[in-house]
Amino acid sequence: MISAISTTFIAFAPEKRSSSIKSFSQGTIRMARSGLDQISATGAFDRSPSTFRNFISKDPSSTFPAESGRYHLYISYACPWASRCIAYINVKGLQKAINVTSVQPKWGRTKDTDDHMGWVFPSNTEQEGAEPDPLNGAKSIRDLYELASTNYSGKYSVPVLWDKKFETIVNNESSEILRMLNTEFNDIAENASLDLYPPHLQSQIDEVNDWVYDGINNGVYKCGFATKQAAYDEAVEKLYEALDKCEEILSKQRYLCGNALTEADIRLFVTLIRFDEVYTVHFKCNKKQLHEYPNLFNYTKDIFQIPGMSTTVNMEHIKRHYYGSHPNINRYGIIPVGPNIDYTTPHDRDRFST
Ligand SMILES: N[C@@H](CCC(=O)N[C@@H](CS)C(=O)NCC(=O)O)C(=O)O
Repeated sequence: MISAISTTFIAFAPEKRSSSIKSFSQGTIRMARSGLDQISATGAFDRSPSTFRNFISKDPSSTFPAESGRYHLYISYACPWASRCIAYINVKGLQKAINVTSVQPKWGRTKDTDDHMGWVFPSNTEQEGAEPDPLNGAKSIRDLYELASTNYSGKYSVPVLWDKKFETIVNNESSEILRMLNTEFNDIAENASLDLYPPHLQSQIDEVNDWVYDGINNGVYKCGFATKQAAYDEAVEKLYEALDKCEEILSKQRYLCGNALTEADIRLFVTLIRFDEVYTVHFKCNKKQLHEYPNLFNYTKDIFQIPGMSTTVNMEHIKRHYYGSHPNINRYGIIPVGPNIDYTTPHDRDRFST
């Protein structure tokens, strides 16, 4: 069965594909076995592209048709890219159709035979938020990639959208998983009418996503993983330019693309919610903290308070992962005490009409 499914591999930056996500050309894969390997000669963090790029479709005759109970989402609550997928499952009302399993927050040895460090499942349910793999009995996310492909040699990243029928990975690129969850499951979604990528806003959302991804979502990683001062300086300048631009936009309207929530907001939110607790310290994004931006801070609270969003944020997992899994930038794995910001307190975003 599995051999009948061809896996689509790609060789270009996934985030540049937002407007034509259904057609991908074949190519070679850049090798990076972990996020920590993705450093260029200039000391800059250079994220390698995701590799499994198939699509679930509402068309029942497609290879991967949208069906309740057929797909499983493997995530880490720590990971912003995976968290945006859980956010979609919750706001679209797909919790009954697609089950979710989270790994342990802190990276561990994925095999006894080498020293690769990555996402591992716990052996029991004692750790809140993480559970053993209920489908494949995998010990690690790496095991899932090896089940899906015999010659895989890229990163073992989350999210992983798994097909139980063909026992393979459908897609491991969150920006594409969001698009599928938005439209393809609408026959079974409890909140099918919510369209986070409506046709009239698509080009605007794509445009915002581009600079938000580059400057902020990926930008914080470029700050944190830079190994040369110039690479850090460039990334941090771009990050704060993009944050200032968001602050300006959000001083005039409730959300990034107007007064209705869109994909662009969910994508920005997952980075903002990690900003003061992690990125300020761990990734050296300390020119200004999020709570110093009145509009961005209130906007983050606003989105956190949307039904279904707060349960996508597990700050314990977030802090334990970042501070504990990157010994190259936090050698002793010490987790800083604060600032423990409460995002449930009132915000002022109701001042804009929706
Ligand atoms: N472009 C991917 C990126 C996913 C990604 O980088 N996930 C990180 C966690 S935040 C990961 O799993 N890294 C594994 C590793 O670096 O070994 C997506 O958006 O789905």
